[in-house]
Amino acid sequence: MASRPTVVLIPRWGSGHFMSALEAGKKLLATGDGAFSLTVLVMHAPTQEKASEVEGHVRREAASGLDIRFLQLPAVEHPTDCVDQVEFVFRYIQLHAPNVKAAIDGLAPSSRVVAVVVDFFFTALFDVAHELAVPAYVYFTSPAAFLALMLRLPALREDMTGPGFENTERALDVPGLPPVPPSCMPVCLVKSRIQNYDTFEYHGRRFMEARGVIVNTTVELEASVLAAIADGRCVPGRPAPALHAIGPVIWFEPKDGHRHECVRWLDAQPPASVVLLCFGSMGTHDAAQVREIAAGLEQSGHRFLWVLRGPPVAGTRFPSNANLDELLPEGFLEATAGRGLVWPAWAPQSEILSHAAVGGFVTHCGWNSVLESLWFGVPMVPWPLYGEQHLNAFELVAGVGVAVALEMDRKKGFFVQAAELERAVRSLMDGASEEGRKARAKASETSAEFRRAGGEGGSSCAALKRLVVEILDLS
Ligand code: UPG
Repeated sequence: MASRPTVVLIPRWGSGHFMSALEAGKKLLATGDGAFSLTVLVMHAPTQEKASEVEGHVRREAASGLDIRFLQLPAVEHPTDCVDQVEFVFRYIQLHAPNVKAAIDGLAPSSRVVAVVVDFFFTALFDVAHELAVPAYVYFTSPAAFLALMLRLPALREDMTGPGFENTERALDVPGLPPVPPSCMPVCLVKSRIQNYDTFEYHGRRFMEARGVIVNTTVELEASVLAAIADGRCVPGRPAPALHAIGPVIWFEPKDGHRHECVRWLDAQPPASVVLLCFGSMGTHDAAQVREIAAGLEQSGHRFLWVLRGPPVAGTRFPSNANLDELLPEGFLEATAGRGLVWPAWAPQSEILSHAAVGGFVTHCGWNSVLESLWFGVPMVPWPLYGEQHLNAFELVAGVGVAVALEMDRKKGFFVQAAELERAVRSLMDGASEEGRKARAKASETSAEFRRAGGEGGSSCAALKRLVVEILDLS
């Protein structure tokens, strides 16, 4: 019997990465139309919370009836003495390499592996793919702008990690973007985090070895950055990696049948009147910043839905459910009753963004949140926190034009004053504001573009078809 082709996907734990990669895998599967199956190698997430999250996803997806096989990789020791999470992930992945090789070896002879697709933090696994002579692809869950920056890190090392970077105002050159002020560079990559810089630079170099980089974006959204990468402007003198812009890849959490309290509250609000504030799976603010947000929202006079989480659960980076009595200033809930809802726990973000009452989104700029917002044509106020989010925020305001800028005090841990939040919310939500009107029109245009890109004849649909042909031709 002829051995059946399969594409091996190795996603990272955490919904933002895991479900994005899986949805991308499903798009490949659908485009391949039975030409190959999908095999997902599932790593043990390093924390119990993330492990349960992944287990839930796998259980649900395994029951979907699609041609997807989930293989659990054996657990490995946790590396110790890591300076931070970036180093931990890097070393943790290296420890998985022998198990990944054994798992892929074990697929033969019933399945012929035609491609291996790895999360962008997992480039160390290219060695396994090379050893097995299987084409390796990267799945990039962040914008192409961050990909451009990662490719560019060797050239920017002196600028970003040299003395004085923290105080300089000299803009940096990320090809395809307007000049980027230092305050908009990812905080994880500045001088004080030299080890992170080394790790991201390592991944950036290894992307050049990939058969292709599959990016969760569209050619319409990030045209100039994608062109800059493709033209070789990020790494002069080296052939640029092949890019496949197949986005937007968005995972919509299945509804569980009951109408969430946030959604029921929105049902009673006028169209496009509510600003949503939500800061992702790990975003929290300290007590002083929470008070400032409350004051800004109260002064803005606008309707709001604020997903407010408590401090991280001990020993984790994940927020607890907020104790509103402790966190919110006295009298705030009474003063904003009827026009504001503060939700203290995980909220159904994409369902909220799809609601007609939502007219704006103050977001931490995690790329999945950004794509969800644009899918529903909702303009944003970026409030970046960690990871690559500061760069995403810059691109949304200065590059794409779907967001109204928020001034953050870089010297004070990116603190935002109440008056500044009030100004940005008014600017986003007031029909009379030129800035807000432009962002809204561009977000609505992007929403239409997104829907076209994924449809028959659209750019992302065409990119997927080309990718599938390439994978099958290579095999
Ligand atoms: N979400 C909810 N309810 C909440 C909070 C979040 O449904 O109360 C969902 C949200 O809809 C989105 C996901 O959780 O689907 C969050 O994803 P994302 O917006 O990408 O944020 P992070 O989880 O912080 O994502 C990580 C990085 C981010 C990066 C992203 C993709 O922190 O910087 O852009 O991965 O690489």
